Amino acid sequence: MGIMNKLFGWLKGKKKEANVLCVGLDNSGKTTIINYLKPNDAQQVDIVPTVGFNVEKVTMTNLSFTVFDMSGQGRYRVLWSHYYKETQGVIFVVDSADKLRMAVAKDELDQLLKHQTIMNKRIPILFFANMDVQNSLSAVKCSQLLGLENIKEKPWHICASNAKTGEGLSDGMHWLSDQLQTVK
Ligand SMILES: Nc1nc2c(ncn2[C@@H]2O[C@H](COP(=O)(O)OP(=O)(O)O)[C@@H](O)[C@H]2O)c(=O)[nH]1
Ligand SMILES: [Mg+2]
Repeated sequence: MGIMNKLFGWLKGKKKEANVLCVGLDNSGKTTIINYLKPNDAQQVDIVPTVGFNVEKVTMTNLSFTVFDMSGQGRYRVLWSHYYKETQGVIFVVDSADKLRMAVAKDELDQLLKHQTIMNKRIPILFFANMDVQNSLSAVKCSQLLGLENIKEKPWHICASNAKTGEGLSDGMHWLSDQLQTVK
């Protein structure tokens, strides 16, 4: 996979690790996206499902993704701050076909952004308007409904994607990779 090789390439060069948090409502496509990004060659991949609340940790060489479902698990929110502290970048996935829950996704995004640890970091946030299917909302429309123009303190980017075909994923990951390179 070209994009992951590129990521691995610069990470190796810099000999540092990057922790990326992948969040969104349940069923927005997070697991499918991460699976698509996994290299299909011999590269080592560890998946550690964490017991207690729904967290997946996927490690590829020196890139690690922590994936969790937001919403419905509010009682675990206090535990998430542990992941916020380690994070250098966020992937926020919304199901662009799920118009009814777009407002819930916005609430979760707002909670994330106003969390003390996230508020104090200038980390890049990549949005995937996932499930680019017929009748789904455009990336522009999702960005309006999520109020992304209000994010002033962090670089952000939104891409329409289809995690099943991989469409749009490499666009987004290229952007994130470029952003991570400029993070001190
Ligand atoms: N049509 C379509 N289906 C998708 C897409 N991404 C995920 N799915 C499906 O949506 C369901 C939920 O995806 P999953 O990755 O488990 O969501 P998660 O709960 O956010 O991890 C699964 O049945 C996926 O196969 C997409 O881009 N397009
Ligand atoms: Mg999942």
